Amino acid sequence: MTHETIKVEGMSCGHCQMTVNKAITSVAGVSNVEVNLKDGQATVDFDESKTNTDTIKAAVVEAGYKA
Ligand SMILES: [Cu+2]
Repeated sequence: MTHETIKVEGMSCGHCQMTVNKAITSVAGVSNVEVNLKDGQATVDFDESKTNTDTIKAAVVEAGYKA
C-alpha cells in the first residue's frame, strides 16, 4: 500500500472537498482518502499495483480541480 499526499488547488468549500473526495475514491485501487480543505491537499492510500499518482491526479482534474 502506498501513502501519498497530493496538492489540490481550487477547493473553496465543503462541497469541493466532497467532490474531490468522491473523485479520488472512485479510482480503482484507492482504499482511503482524506481531503484537507484548509491545506489544499489530499492524503491517499492506494494499491500501487492497481493505480498510481498520475491516475489519481487525473481524476481530480476531471472533477474540475488542479492537482
Ligand atoms: Cu466548493
